[in-house]
Amino acid sequence: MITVYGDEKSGNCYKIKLTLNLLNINYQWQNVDLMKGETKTAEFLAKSPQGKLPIIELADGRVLAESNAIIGYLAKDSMLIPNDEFDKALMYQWMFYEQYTHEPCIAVARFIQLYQNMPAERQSEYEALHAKGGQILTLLNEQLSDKPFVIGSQFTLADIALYAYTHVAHEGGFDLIHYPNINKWLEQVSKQKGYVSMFG
Ligand SMILES: N[C@@H](CCC(=O)N[C@@H](CS)C(=O)NCC(=O)O)C(=O)O
Repeated sequence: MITVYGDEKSGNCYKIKLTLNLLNINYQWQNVDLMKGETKTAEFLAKSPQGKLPIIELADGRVLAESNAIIGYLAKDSMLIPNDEFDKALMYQWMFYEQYTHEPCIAVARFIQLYQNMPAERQSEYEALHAKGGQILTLLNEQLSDKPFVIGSQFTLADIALYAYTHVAHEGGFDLIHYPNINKWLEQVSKQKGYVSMFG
């Protein structure tokens, strides 16, 4: 059986839980509290030298890190990955965008607010992230103006990757009321068969 090492409040970890549930794959969840330094113990570092969550461990002991690589592995041969090569590349385009642009902004603002309770020394960084976050959410809102899912009519890993931190963006101080297409899309994602909430 697959073991997921994750923190329940983390969007990157939630991507794994959501993908496993959508695909009805059996797994066990091992909670790792990153705020208590549990990602930096010798035992955890032996599995994950980067000291980061999430990771999965397969029944044969192999370990995989990086949330989007993990969901790509879990979803192999499923409808969550388009057959058409161009659509598949579009899916990757948005997954890389999520990791390089969206997550470092939306998730970090949320980390400062939710995990760290707004320390004074991160206030100016938080404000800068908010200025950038507005642009990122506007771009996603525009992308969703004429299609139900991120790359078109098919629900793919790009939706899962972007959903993870967008649906909890309010916990980082972003008001999603300004983004009606995003709201419609969030609702569509939550209606997918096998959907599970972050703490579900
Ligand atoms: N690009 C990585 C990001 C991994 C990451 O930053 N994980 C955070 C939790 S969301 C973590 O483990 N932080 C602990 C630390 O940096 O000590 C992914 O998508 O999995």
